[in-house]
Order: sequence, then C-alpha cells, then structure tokens
Amino acid sequence: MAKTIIISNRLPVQLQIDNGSISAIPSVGGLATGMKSVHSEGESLWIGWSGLTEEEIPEDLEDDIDAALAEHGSSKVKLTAEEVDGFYYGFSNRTIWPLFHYFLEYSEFELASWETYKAVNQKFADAILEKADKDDIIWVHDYQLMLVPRMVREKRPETSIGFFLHIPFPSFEIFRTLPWRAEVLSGLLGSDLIGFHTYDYERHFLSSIRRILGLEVSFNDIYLDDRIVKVDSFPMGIDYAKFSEAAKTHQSLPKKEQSELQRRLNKHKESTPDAKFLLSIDRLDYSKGIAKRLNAYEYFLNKYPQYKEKVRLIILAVPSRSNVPQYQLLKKEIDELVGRINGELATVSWTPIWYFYRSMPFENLIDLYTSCDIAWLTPIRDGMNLVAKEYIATRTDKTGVLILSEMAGSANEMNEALLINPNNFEQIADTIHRAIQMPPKEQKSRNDVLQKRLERYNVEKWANDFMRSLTDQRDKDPAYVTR
Ligand code: ADQ
Repeated sequence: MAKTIIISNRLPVQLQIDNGSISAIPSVGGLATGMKSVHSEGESLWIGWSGLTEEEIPEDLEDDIDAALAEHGSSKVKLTAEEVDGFYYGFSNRTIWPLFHYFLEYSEFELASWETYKAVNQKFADAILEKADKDDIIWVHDYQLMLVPRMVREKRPETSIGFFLHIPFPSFEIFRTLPWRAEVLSGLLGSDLIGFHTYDYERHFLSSIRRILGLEVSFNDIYLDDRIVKVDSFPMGIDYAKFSEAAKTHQSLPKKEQSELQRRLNKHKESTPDAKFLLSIDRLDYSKGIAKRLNAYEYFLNKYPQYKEKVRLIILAVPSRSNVPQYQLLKKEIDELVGRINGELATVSWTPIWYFYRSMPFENLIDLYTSCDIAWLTPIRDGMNLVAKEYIATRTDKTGVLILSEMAGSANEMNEALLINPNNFEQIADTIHRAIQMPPKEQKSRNDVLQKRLERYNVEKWANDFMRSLTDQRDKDPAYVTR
C-alpha cells in the first residue's frame, strides 16, 4: 500500500539519552503539534532530524534509537554538530527565518552556511529516496528543506511531491535580496504542489517566480517545460476536538486533582474577583513581538491607571534557538523589561507580570487557556499563529477575548477577534480597555462564530485538503498518467 512520507527538520518526538536509557519526548512547536494528528492516522512515515547530533549518539545505542523512533513511525536523518550549526542555526535561522519575517537587518548571507544547507538538504533527499516506494506521496515541510523537492524530483521524476511553507513568504522586494534566490525557487519548483498559509504569501511567491525566474504563471499555475506546478493557500487549523475536550475534562476535575498552577490561578481569582488575567504564549522569538508587548503593557497601565492591581499579564515563553545571538539578546532584553516593569509598578499585593520561560506540559497550557480572560498575541510577523486558535477552542462557555496582531496569518480567518497593529501602542491600550469592558454577550457571539469556523476547518481538514489537491495535481500530470 502506498504511504505518505512526511519530511521536516524535526521529528514529532525528540530523543534524550540518560545513562544509556532512551526516551522520546513530544516536540513543541506549531508544525509538530499540527501534523501529529495527521501522522497518527493511516500509513505514514515521518523522516527528520532526531534532535541529537551524530557525536551525541553512542554507536552501541544506534539500533535501540532506530527502534524507539520506529515505534513513533519515524526515521532519523543523521547530522553532525557542524552540519546542525551551518544548516539549522546558520542558514535556516540566521538567513531565511529573519528574511522571511522582514527582519532584514538580522539576515546574514554567508556562503559557508548556504553550502551546508545544500549538503544537508541532499542528506534529507537521500533519506527519502532510500525509504520511498514507487507510489508513495512525499510531503516536505518548511523553510529548512526548500531544496529537497528538486533533489528528489531529479532522481524520481514521476514521484508526487508536495511542499508546505509554515512561515510567511515575503514580498519580492525582500526576497530578491537573497543571493541564492533563484536556487531556492528552483528547489521549491521540484514540487507538484506548493502550499502557503495565506493568499498574500502565495501572491508574493508567484511574483518572485515571475520576476526572478521569468516563468509563465497563469492564476495559480506555474508552467515549466515538462510540468505544471500548482500554488495554493491552505490555512492550517488545529486539532480542535483535542483542545475543546481537554478544556471540558479540565473544568470537571475535582479540586484535589487540579495542578499546582491551576490552584495558584484560582487563589488569585478568589482574592480579587474583578481582576483580569491577560495571557500571551509564544516561542521566545523576535518575530513574536514579546519585548514590544511588554512596553505596550506598561503604556496601557499608564494610560489606564484604574487597572493597576486589577490586571495581570502572564507571559509564557518557550526557549528557542538559544544558540543564535539574536535570541540570547532578546532573552536578556525580556528579562530586563519584566524586571524593570515589575520593579517600578508592583505593590505588596500585586505583581503586574508573571513570566515563565519554559516549555509546559499540555495540561498546564489548558490551565492557562481556560483561566485567562484575554489572550493577547502581538507577533510582528507570524506565518499563522496556532496559539490564537487554541485559546478560542478551549473557551467552553464561549467567554474570553482574543486580541490578535493583524500581522499573524491567522488574523485573516479571525476577524471576530480584536485585531491590532503591534506597533500602535495607543490602539493596543484602548483595545485592552475595550476587551476588559466587553460584555459577556458580545464575547460569546464573537467566539461562537470563531469556534464554528475553527471546528470545521481543523488540522485534519487542512491536511486532507492539501493531500487531495496534491493527488489531483498528480492525476492531471501527463508524465504520471502515461507512466
Ligand atoms: P511557531 O512559531 O512555533 O510555529 P505557533 O503557531 O504559535 O508558532 O505554534 C506554537 C505551538 O507550540 C502551539 O501549538 C502551542 O500550543 C505550543 N506551545 C507554545 N508555548 C508552549 C509552551 N510553553 N509549552 C508547550 N507548548 C507550547 C510555526 C510558525 C507559525 C505557524 C506554525 C504552524 O512560526 O506561524 O502557525 O509553524 O504552521
């Protein structure tokens, strides 16, 4: 039976070796979270990097590691520490990530890391070629692997290959600054179908295709000599049932089974019943606008001093890419901002910001989503932003207000949220005030529409739509039909 091969930089589990014993921990992050439910159904194999470098894997444990990964339907690509450095921390996260999120000043263009990126993409392509059978469908994910489709196509011209980009595709004026822009586009064109979260990213991509490669584009089809590549937008959904069911179960838990975090949240709610919790959850990344959000929060408290001692901002930041200098600087900046704002504004009974720098178990995420009155997400750029969708899915009584940056891909589908420009502090302060004052009836009517939409267009539907479009494309391809 034909299988789907999913390829991404990281596997759905991360390996840890402790005193010779191997454990597999679920990966955090939008891609891992979203694709997990697709991967657990049907026949599929997930190929990716295990999270451990070759140097960290003792030779005698290799077979056990492969067996542990096989239990999770996964197979690893082996990378040396030097490769991880050049490919992941280098080209992926110091060139492409900042460039595609419009942080041009952070983008580094180094030939050595580009060379490593190419070599590592070839390793991923070779791993696919080794595992893929003739009729298998290949689904490549994200910006770390943009050359893989072409590399696989060269060896297996008839294979059905899809690619999905989880981050924004920038405008031509930004993308053209990349020295290897033509190679990247040509790598992606190895696919039969290229998917983006939004129509805007799709248009930006097609504009670069026309202007950099000079190819003919009609609607969302790109004409190559021997094939047509289709480009389309597929806004990624969440596993809606998982979040809403978890929230229902969570709310029916007897007090003694509640988490420590939940008890602490309850205690504060009981002591100040009219107080409001604002929540923000992100990976610690400059694209998420965390530092700006902290400054905006201070601005809000100064503009509306009546909310001092009445609101608390809970910031949960997941450690991310801490080997990249910009992330280290950002961590320092946030630590200092939280310290300064708390130091200046706190009273004996009130700490304005609760800051957690860690990954949290799923149960604690649910504690936070269900206990906070307002979710406040202010990315400066974000491909989609699944946290916004997860928050809405957990609001079982339909109360709660989502304040969302219009720069997040998810803002396109979440018009009933309060949309803000993350650079406009005046607007943000007024919007928080409006959210605090919003009558429950209005909250419920907004969330009702959002929930219905998120439930309908969930992650399973997203994956099925992508796969259906990919197989349609293959069936139209003359090379495939006459094979
Ligand atoms: P991310 O940048 O990682 O994803 P996001 O879409 O918000 O951003 O997903 C984060 C995921 O991590 C969520 O599912 C959330 O529940 C989980 N998470 C966040 N903080 C956590 C914590 N402290 N502990 C445990 N889990 C935590 C990239 C792109 C996004 C795009 C996704 C999917 O940058 O724009 O939405 O891929 O395509």
